[in-house]
Amino acid sequence: MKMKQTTTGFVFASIISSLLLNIVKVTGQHLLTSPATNCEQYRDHRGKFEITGNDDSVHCLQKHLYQFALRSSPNDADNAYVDELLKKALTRCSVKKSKAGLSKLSKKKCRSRKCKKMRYKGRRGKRFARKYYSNRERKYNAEQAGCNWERKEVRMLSRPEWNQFTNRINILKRPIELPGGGSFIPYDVISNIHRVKTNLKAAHKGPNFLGWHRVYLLIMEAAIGVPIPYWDSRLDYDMDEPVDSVLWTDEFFGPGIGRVDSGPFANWITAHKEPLARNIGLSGSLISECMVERMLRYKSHDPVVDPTVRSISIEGIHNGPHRWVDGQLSIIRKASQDPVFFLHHSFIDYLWYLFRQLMRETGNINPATDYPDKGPKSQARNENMIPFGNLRNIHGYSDIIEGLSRYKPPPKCPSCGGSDYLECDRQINRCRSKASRTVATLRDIQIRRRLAMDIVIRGTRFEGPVTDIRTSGVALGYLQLVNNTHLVNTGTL
Ligand SMILES: [Cu+2]
Repeated sequence: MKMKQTTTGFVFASIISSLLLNIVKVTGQHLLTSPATNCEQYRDHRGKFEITGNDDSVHCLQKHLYQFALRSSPNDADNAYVDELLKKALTRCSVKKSKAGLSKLSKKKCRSRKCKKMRYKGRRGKRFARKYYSNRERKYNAEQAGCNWERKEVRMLSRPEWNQFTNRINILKRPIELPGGGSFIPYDVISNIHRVKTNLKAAHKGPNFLGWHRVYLLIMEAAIGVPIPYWDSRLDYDMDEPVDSVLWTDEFFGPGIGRVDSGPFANWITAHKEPLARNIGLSGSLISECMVERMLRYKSHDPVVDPTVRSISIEGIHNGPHRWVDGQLSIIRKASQDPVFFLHHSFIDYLWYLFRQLMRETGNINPATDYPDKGPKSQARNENMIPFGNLRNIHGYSDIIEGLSRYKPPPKCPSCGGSDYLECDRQINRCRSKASRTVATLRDIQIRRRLAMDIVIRGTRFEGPVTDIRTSGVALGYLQLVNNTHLVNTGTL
């Protein structure tokens, strides 16, 4: 009898608790299940923390890795944390193999729906590998079956994909309290890598620029658990007035002129304790189709890698949008404080990927070994890739690191990927960005520009040999404002 009572009591209690849980789900997911108290559920069967479909797991992984870093290197926890992210990045696609070459999972008897789904994915991955890759590459890529990440042009993402990306970036920007006291902001720790003088020297104006930034993107992806979309700025360059692009609205990057006070990165304060700000379209240049074509004509790294006598280097092209966006993005040691940095570099990495494909196909040169011997000493091929653990600079050029990322090609006419934010320019048969629908008055824009200039922000800017006649200097920028009605995000105006 007593037993029966206890059982009834238990059943009753579980009904009540499940009801309560449902109420929590309806009224606000984080009321009882705050990530700080519930991180244990994101350990996988090996006891490691993993990022799952739940955004809270992003917070939990950073907290766990930072605590681990603090224990192993109390005096240099920031770098040790980044090292842990790097390890995750480099192993993110590895799937354990059985002797037959199939994943262990697919050899088990599949009864559950989850198992069947995973098995299907594995097979599809193998078919994919067979179709698109050479024998030499196939072995490596077949192992990537568990990794279906694909970087897409930001305007080709579905809304849930874009929201997930920005949510996760914002989770990194929240301070995480540590049990022993103190706190850290994962985004700032990651962005600070692109602030330290020795790191910057090892990453710019030389052959290591490409590999270093490739690894840096992978580190950010390891932290957020989703691919970084790319910003193909050719789609904006082809607009009559690129500052009108839909990207500079709350649907994408937030305001392009002045303080970023709305949109997904609203009111961010950077690691330099400054408000995030931009002042688009006053100098520099977005990337044009012509620049890309000129660069892709070369069949080895040497002519397109700094220092180079030719005016077109990948790094030179890349400097243009940094200057065009202005604000933190135009200052070398502050650039990564604006999340647009990662989308811009994702595109630069795509261009490099294209370049390497052409090297293999038409130049018959192996891009993994074609490392130019020039530039600063810290960028020599066998030097350590500062500050990335045991990696050497030459590793940045390897096929293995390249194979960790895949790209969905940019949108093409006439459908432009079916994106609501793109249209086909039939005269040149290329897609371009749509303009924002909201209209700001000339005065609004001038106020915002003025505010942006007050905020901005000292530091060495990216060098800008490439300019666009539409944006050659501040004066012309204002002249344009006088002559045109601009369509820009009105934000809080
Ligand atoms: Cu950089």
